[in-house]
Amino acid sequence: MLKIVQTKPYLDQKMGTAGIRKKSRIVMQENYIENFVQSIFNAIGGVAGQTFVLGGDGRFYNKIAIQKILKIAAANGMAKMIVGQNGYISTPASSCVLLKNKAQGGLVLSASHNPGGIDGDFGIKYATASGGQCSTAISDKIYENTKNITSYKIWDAPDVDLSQIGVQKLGNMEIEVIDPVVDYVQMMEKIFDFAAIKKLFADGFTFVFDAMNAVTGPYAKKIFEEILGADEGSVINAVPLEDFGGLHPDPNLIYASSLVRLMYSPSAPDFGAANDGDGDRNMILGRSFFVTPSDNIAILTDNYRYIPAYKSGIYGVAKSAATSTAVGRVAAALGIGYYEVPTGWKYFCNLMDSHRITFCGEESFGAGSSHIREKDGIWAVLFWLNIIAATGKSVEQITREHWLKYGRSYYVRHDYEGIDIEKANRLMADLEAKLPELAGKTFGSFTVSKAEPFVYNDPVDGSSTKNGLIVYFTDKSRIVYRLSGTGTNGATLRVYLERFDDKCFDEDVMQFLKELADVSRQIAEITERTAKEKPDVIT
Ligand code: G16
Repeated sequence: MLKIVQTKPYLDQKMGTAGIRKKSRIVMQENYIENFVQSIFNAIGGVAGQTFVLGGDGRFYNKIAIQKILKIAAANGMAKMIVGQNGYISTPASSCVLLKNKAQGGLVLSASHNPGGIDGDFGIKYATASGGQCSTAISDKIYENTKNITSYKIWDAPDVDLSQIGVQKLGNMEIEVIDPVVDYVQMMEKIFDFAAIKKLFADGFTFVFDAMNAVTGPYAKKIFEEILGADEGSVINAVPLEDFGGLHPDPNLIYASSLVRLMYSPSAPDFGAANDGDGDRNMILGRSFFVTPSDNIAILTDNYRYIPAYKSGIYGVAKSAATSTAVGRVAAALGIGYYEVPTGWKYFCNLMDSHRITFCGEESFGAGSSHIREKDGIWAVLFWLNIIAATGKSVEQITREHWLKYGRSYYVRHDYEGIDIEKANRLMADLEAKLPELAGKTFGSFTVSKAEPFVYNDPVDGSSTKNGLIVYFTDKSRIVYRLSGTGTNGATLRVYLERFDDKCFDEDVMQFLKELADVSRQIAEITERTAKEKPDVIT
């Protein structure tokens, strides 16, 4: 039965870099989810007769939020909701299913790499028919709606059983429960040389994939162990848990620490990888060797010819402005288009739709291609395995040969977390105001060549976005400053440090970037303004 429920707006439902991200307890407030989802539907002119895809990374509150969304969708006249079995779907699989079924939209319930649980985080990402997250113009409209909402529609019915694959009805809406792993696997089989990777494993290649107790466990088990023949048990932390078993499902050197310890131990396998909560981020490791995400996208791009789906040629490549310039050197050598966009995968989508790019990547452990409109963790792992199978080289060899050919961008990101939001905004505003005076000034051994805000003019829709401040130095070093759009606790200032070297590739990264790190604090007066003498997290 259709019910109309009166409600009061929440004023904090503005989307950040990727959808809405909040503490779980905030999302659990009365009508919080209902308001947000109804506002999406209102802002896009209703969903009557449409098909959507729905699922999440299995974190705490996933199950409850899914039931609410199904009932709101049915009450708003949606024709069909395609739902991942038990409410699970990875972000890349959601984009895949959405595109395959030509659905009009998709909702992924995830706070990505943020921890889960009642004291953790929850989030919702909204994708449009393009398969990618909605543009800022649409999210602004949704935000306006959330501030004025007075009622929502909901179908008053018992909860739906999502444990069995098949079709059922909720009011007039059809619910199709699917196994999203099936579609995703089919897509990967079309892109990569599975036979060559199978042979690699059959010949004794050793491998570990850490699913971090999050959504990619079942995908990874199916692909790497069952289909490709990696040893049973190669996929670790493979069962999705509501609180990720207490893990912080962020695949980096800090939070994937047990994998990192293994990869730097004498018993390390040939290859190690991890994915994040919703399966769109990846980390790649060789034996005692870490590939930075910025090098990752550069190396994948340079080796596109080994991959069946790309071997006849690729369009261009793009990266976020904060990501190192390594892939730019590859694009120049290959003679393909090269774009820098603001942080946020959604900014790549127009470039992919218009065939300007095939690949894109970000420093935040994201890489992907135009096969979908999200970054894709398992895709990146398969890409590496395919290169290794084709060349017979190790992760370290491939990376070192890359540096020899193109030089090396030493790169690190400093995060200053939990800063008072007003203080952080003031720091950025004051820094921006003084950028014009920085050119020509010297800080230690670094001289500023140019300093300016990063402004992106989208060549497809003409929109203009300002995101972050960049200080360039005469020796090709760069410092990028920006505030994170995915945190849930005050503001996080991200400082991205890059220093280029084309002679020696064996410097200690922290040591090589130490002076630049000091300069970054000096220029932005970080310690004076935040009382932080060093970053809280270094990745
Ligand atoms: C999201 C976006 C990425 C972005 C990342 C970090 O990833 O899709 O494009 O790089 O957030 O954003 P920020 O620096 O603003 O915190 P995910 O994996 O969290 O959905």
